[in-house]
Amino acid sequence: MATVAAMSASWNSEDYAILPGFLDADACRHYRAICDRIYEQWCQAHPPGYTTNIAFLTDEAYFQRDKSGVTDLLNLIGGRAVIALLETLVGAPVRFHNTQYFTEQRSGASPYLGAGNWHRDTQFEAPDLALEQRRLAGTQSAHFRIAFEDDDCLEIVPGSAGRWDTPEELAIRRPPDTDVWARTPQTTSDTMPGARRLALKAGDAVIFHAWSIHRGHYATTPVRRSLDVIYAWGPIADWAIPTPSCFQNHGILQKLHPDARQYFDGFVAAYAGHWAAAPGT
Ligand SMILES: O=C(O)CCC(=O)C(=O)O
Repeated sequence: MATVAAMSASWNSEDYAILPGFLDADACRHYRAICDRIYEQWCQAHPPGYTTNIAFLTDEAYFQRDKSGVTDLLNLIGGRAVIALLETLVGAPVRFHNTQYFTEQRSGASPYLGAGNWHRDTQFEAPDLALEQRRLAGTQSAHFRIAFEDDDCLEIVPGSAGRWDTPEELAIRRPPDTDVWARTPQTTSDTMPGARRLALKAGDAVIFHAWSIHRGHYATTPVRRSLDVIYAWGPIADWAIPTPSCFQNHGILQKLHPDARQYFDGFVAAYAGHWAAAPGT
């Protein structure tokens, strides 16, 4: 296990830190089975090649028959082990934001095969560069990712989260007519100066800053199964209010471990006003 000092040094200088062996093989199997059950339900409703990952794993629709999966998942992502580690690294209380599950592509005909679009998560729905720069300066977010299988799909520009792009980076990341959601299948595979591809072994975790310049690589093999949880800290980003998903269901919250329960009670309190002001978010 990497020391906290080593992880902090990596996070502070490179905007990511790898935690080797974060989960053992049994835990990987357990959480993978939960995420796979969600993914199977999602696949029944969506054609192969529809996207590069699924989100909103905490949606109640996935747990109609068996709620133990969501309880275990929330105990992991809101439990003290993960939250204390993240808060030590980022130096502030972290708020839950959303979940994603990255899988291999289901079809060789998927339009997403190959290298994805370079992006920062600040660019989502921000066609205006000045707006994106304000987000970069005023808000903070990170992905905490656990690989249930070996995963070397993430590529990142270390140290790019706390600064704006160089002209060369900007020309690659935001060419004319950029899809700010970075969802359009990639048409180029430009090499980004200084980029590094991260290799996770099954059971490893990585935290990386969501504002860093990064992209994924997509293929039908090998099998990819990585849970990605997004957290935020500092001021609330009004352009990215998380959905309530299952968090207004007291039956689910009551079943959590006390530390996860307290954590998600805090999450609900942080966003209740936003949800009330915009019902249906
Ligand atoms: O690992 C990947 O496939 C890319 C992840 C990514 O771009 C993101 O979560 O914003």
